[in-house]
Formats: sequence, C-alpha cells, structure tokens
Amino acid sequence: MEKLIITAAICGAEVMKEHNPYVPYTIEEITTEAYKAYKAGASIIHLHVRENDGKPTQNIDRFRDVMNEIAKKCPKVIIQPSTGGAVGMTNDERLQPTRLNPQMCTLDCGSVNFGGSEVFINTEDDIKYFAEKIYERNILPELECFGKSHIDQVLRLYKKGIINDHLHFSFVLGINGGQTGEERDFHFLRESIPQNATYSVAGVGRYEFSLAELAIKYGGHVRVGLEDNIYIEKGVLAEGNADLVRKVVELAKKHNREIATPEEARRILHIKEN
Ligand code: KMH
Ligand code: ZN
Repeated sequence: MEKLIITAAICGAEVMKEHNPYVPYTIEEITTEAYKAYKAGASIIHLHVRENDGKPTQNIDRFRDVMNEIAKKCPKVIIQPSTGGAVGMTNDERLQPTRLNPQMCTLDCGSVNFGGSEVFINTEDDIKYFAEKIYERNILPELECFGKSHIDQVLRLYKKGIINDHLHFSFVLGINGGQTGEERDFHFLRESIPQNATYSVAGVGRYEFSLAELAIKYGGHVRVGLEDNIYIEKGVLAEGNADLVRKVVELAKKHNREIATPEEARRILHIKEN
C-alpha cells in the first residue's frame, strides 16, 4: 500500500472562533496552524484565507501573503488553495488563488445543500470553466465530491476530455445536505472511481475519524482539520489542527501505514512542476 497522505484543512470558510478558539484568521495564525499541522505529519495544506476579523475572502493578495509565509515555514509542503471559497462568491472571485500557480487546488464537482438556506452552487458549466482555468496553469485539481452524483459528473467530463489529469478525488462526506459518511457510503464511493485514481476522505463532524480509519485500511488518503471538525473526541474541542493530524498518525500506526512526506505525496499524486 502507498504511504498515507494527510491533508490538513486548517480553517475553511464557515467555522469561526466562536466554535473553536483555535480557528485561525490572521496571516500569522494561519501560518502557525499550517506549520504545526505540517510538523505533526500533514503533507498538504488545504487553504482558505480570512480577513483579520474572520470574514472569508478569496482575495489574491491575501492568498499570496499567506502562501509565501507557509512556504517559508514549511519547506516543500503542498499548498492547496480552495477554489470553493464561501457560499455565494462568484466563480472569478473563487478562482483568484489559481493565478498564483499553486501545484494543487480544489475543483468542486457539483452543487450541494449546505445547511439551512444555503446552496453551494457548482453547475456543469461552472465545473467546465473551473477545469479550463485550472488545467491551463498545469495545476492538479483535487476533485471535491460531496456525494456519488459528483463522481458521476467527473467521469462524464473525463470521457469528454474536460477533466483530463491524474484523477485525485476528495470525498467530503457528512455535510448537512450532502451524502452521509457511513461505512457503506465510503465503500460505494471508493468502488465507483477508476482503479488508477487516488482518493482522500474528509469526514465532516462525527464522521472525521471513522472515515479516516477506513481510508487508512483501504489504501485511501485522509483529510482532517478544523474546517471539517472541531472536536478531538465527542464533546472535547481540539486544541488546534495538529491535534487532529496527530490522531490520524496514531490511527495509521495502528494499521502499519507509513506517512508520506510532501515529496512522496507529489509522486503518489503525479504532481507536475508548473
Ligand atoms: N466553503 C465551501 C463553500 C473547497 O474548499 O473547494 C466550499 C469548500 C470547498 O470549502
Ligand atoms: Zn475547503
């Protein structure tokens, strides 16, 4: 089995300090959280950025500042900016960090209810537009799928050559309105992707560690972080992202799965120099 790639989703766009005081907002806070997660074993930082007051933004200058600081503190780590941003942002607003030529970024592969009255909109035409912008810069997209229909969408676009790189999926399960993260969901999704594709699993809330353990056992990769889950165990807040990463490292040890370095992650994911 390949070594385990751990992605740390350190702040997201929705979770706030009111939910967990370790959610980082400032450039310094985000960089410190990224550094601690990297030292704990993360080889990819899934990155959103915030204004100092916590408001999510896709501003290219803010991304540039944060990415430069993370690259200084965490040599070789793979920085994966979000092109999802926050619900309600325009496509071009969301795509701003791709203009910084990261090696990876996310590509959200379908629309999904996002709790309450919110809908995270990614129409087929939106996905095609994002794919065009991402591939023209030689960036590897992480194909975020909130359910099985999003995998089907990817496979349709793959047949047409619109999605055309190494297929690396991220199954984000347990969103209010998306597919749940039960064991049967996990098997259904991993069995629905091509043999030579890779995948990572992000379990939202209570699904975080049960899905992480399944991915470790079955050869997938894992994403954890305050973006997805604020608890280290039922009712106990995590004291930062590194706590969550360390728990995955422990689970990997239990199953004799080694942890990939950023360089090893690049090889496993076929990341090209851009
Ligand atoms: N914040 C969500 C609306 C991504 O990073 O690509 C979108 C999201 C997905 O987090
Ligand atoms: Zn995200």
